[in-house]
Amino acid sequence: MSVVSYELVGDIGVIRLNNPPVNALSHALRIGVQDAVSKAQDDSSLALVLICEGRTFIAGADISEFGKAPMMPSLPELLIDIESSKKPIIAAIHGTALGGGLETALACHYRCALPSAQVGLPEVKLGLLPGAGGTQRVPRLVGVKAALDLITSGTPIAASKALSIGLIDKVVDGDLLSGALEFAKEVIEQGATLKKISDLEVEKQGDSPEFFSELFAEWRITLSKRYRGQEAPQRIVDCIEAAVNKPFNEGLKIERELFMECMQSSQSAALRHLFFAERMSSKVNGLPKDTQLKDIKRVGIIGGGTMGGGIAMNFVNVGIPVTLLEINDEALQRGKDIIAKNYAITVSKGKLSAELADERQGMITGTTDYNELANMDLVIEAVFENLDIKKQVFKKLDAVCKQGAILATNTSYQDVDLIAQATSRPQDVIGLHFFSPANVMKLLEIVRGEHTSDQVLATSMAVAKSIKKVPALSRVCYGFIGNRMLRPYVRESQLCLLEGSTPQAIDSVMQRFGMAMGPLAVSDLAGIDIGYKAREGLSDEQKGDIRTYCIADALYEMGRLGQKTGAGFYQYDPNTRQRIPDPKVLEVIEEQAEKRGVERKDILDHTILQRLTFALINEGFKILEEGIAQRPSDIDVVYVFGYGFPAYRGGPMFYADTIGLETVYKTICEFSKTYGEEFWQPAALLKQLVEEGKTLTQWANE
Ligand code: 3H9
Repeated sequence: MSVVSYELVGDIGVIRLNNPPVNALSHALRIGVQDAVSKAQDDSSLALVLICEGRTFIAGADISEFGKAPMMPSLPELLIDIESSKKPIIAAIHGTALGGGLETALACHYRCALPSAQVGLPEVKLGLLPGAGGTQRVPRLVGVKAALDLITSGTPIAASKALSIGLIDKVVDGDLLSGALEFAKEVIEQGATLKKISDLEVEKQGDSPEFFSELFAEWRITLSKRYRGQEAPQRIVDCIEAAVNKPFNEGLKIERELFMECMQSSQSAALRHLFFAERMSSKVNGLPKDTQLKDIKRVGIIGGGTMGGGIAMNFVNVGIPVTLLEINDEALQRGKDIIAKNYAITVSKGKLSAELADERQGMITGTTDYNELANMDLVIEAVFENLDIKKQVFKKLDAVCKQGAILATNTSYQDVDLIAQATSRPQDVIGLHFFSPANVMKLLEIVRGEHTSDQVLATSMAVAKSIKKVPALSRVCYGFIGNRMLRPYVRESQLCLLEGSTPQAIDSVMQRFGMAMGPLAVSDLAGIDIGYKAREGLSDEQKGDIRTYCIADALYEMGRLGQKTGAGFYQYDPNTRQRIPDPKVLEVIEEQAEKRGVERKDILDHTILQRLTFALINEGFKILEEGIAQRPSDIDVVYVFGYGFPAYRGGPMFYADTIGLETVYKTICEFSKTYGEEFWQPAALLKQLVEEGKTLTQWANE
């Protein structure tokens, strides 16, 4: 079936697009629209309506065509044809008109939309800028300030807002086609004028050129902070500046050049990779498509600490009531207070009304009695990170929960299979590993036990989507994907400290690389006691080489537990919580180095970066060769959405391909000689791919 059809409805030609799932502007669609517009020029129609079938208006250019040989007509060419039509074209929008989709609507002469529709230019999130006239038409239509807001945020706006700023002409209730035909008739009655945005001038309201250069300079600074290290937001400002200062066609040329520059950048390649990685990560290889999902209507959560409370918020936020279990009333109240505080923060930021916050908290019932969990469809355990305690909890759950309930553990490290063994129904047990703060962080690691059933797994994936998380599947191993990879990363940060570096030097290298925070600042935030307590239960062999944790232990013993005690790897200003380098920490490091016989020398920033990132990558390869992760892109999802890895580098595994697997492999072999085989053993899969001359992406696509 053709992706574009054309028919005459009375005096009006209707161009219908039907390219599931989201009417992306594929080559076939572009040709189809071009043909239809051309055909309509010579028939009896007086105006045209461009409308989409399916769940949405055009969601943008077809991202899967990017980076491949261009196929004519390009979108900008098609949009020139649309705007040059002799007959007015009315875009009829439902769902989302995004990116090239909105640009198509802007090339039309009028736009109407359903009240539920949204419009936006999300290209910045793909490391791009609107490349089909968006940066030139939007400021001409709605002014510079609104254009900067819309295009640099990438956030879609509702039809009502679009109407109020003049981005669309009409909101139509009821049936969209009828409304659009009605609107077309009005246009015909008024003389069928062709409202071309390219004919407009940007509204300057008498402001001087100096005013605009200052405005753009300010935006560049703001965006350099909001999008640290990213190119596309800056290029967007360049384009909008061109819209102010240059005629339409010249602005269009500048936009095209800068769009192509962004398109060819490694940043955009990484962000596009992540776009698909995020959608892929909810797909489980080998899981039958028709696996029946369980209905999740009530959720029980055990443990009302920061984690349990945050998890509860995710469910009530989407209307699923929660029963929160704690050991006594006092602990329960503490948990409820944490939740109330979190909601108060959201309300104070204006992101939620006080009424809604109250309503959501009203959906959380507290209890100290396990029997109250009998009718839950899903129970998530979020108690202290100790295997025996978790097993006891699961034994109790097994005794009280109804048959078929999903029993989930939020453990970060423990063996999900051992936990499942504490029940008589290991097929219903799964790991749902949330990240702190659980009401904010997007990642949900889903840990599949040896006996977890397909139904429980498929339902967990669906639950993740319903609570707006990005799921990533892991098999059972110590620390699963994320925390397992964190170990060698943290190990290298500690060894770099011992061998000559400082917390501020290491953190600043990693922050310049784009990490949300450096490893030592993270350690202070999480609490130095966490690692210390986790090590307490381990044998010397399990703990590993003392050089990898002696500094952290020394700080712990001094009572420097991180931000919560005002000092850790740094000192913290009690009022501003600002990090301050602390000479006492350097003394501790030097003492430990002497004690361990390590001679301290300067370490190059480049070496710090390689040691930390290659440690992550090498462990990632091991995780792949053991089948712990299904695919490299899932690991990228874990690191970007759970560990602050820069999205514009695509995640550690995509980054490995960017720098070249041979470079990674050879450097790791060098590290093995310099720093010791006990720390550096190149993963077998890495070695294999280098020998075969393949990239990781090629291997994943085989
Ligand atoms: C652009 O337009 C550049 C122009 O300015 C200039 C050009 C010259 N292309 O998200 P979902 C697939 S840049 C190809 O799960 P939802 C997606 O991979 C583009 N494929 O659904 C998935 O595939 P699968 C600017 C696309 O209902 C399926 O559709 N536009 C595209 O949760 C369903 O997607 C954007 O950045 C695409 N453009 O959300 C918008 N979009 O089923 C990107 C989706 O195999 N899209 N797919 O996994 C979105 O934000 C969401 O998909 C949308 C629907 C909100 C539309």
